[in-house]
Amino acid sequence: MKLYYMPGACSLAPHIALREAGLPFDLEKVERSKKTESGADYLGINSKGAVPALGLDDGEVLTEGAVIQLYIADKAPAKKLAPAAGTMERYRLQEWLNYIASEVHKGIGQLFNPAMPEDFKEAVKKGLAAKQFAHLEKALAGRNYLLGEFSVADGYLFTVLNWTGMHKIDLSAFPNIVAYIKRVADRPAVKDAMKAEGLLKAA
Ligand SMILES: N[C@@H](CCC(=O)N[C@@H](CS)C(=O)NCC(=O)O)C(=O)O
Repeated sequence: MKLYYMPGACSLAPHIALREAGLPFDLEKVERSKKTESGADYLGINSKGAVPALGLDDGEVLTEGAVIQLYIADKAPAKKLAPAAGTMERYRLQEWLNYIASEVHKGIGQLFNPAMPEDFKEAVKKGLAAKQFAHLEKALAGRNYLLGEFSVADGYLFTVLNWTGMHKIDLSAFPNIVAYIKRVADRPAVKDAMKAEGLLKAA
């Protein structure tokens, strides 16, 4: 498998999942120009232009981070990164993946838009605190991970919450979220993924 990624982007989530799963994979960086580091035209690989994309061994290309993460989890069932298909717990995981993708990822992600005026950015940040962060803070009370045990949803939520630092979003009113970010960041697979993307210095 080959994961197409941009350092620190949402593609970090499937990258973490691949390392948590212990599956063999290659990484290929996508440049802003939409050329990959080996010179391929990324739009020919994923016409949507966004990362992540996962090139499979049979030549298929899977896109959409939440789906890629489920695919990876299902390739390594012994690692229990996702509950078994058909169980209520699996729907709970999908509920979280959908929430992270549509509410948290796209909520914080819009702050990367350089055309967004500063006052609108402030309004977006206030809205995130009032709704999404308040919800996450409650959901994480008394639990280490979203489903209790670590799942691919945690790699995804960590990845997008990690952007709060870049956007100078103050999380001090959300101690459960702050502790959760640190807990996920301390996982060896997460550290390895971040080092491989140049986000953390190798020891
Ligand atoms: N719906 C996609 C969105 C992925 C996405 O937003 N990717 C961003 C990085 S976090 C990206 O590649 N943006 C550049 C672009 O779309 O050209 C998914 O969930 O995987």
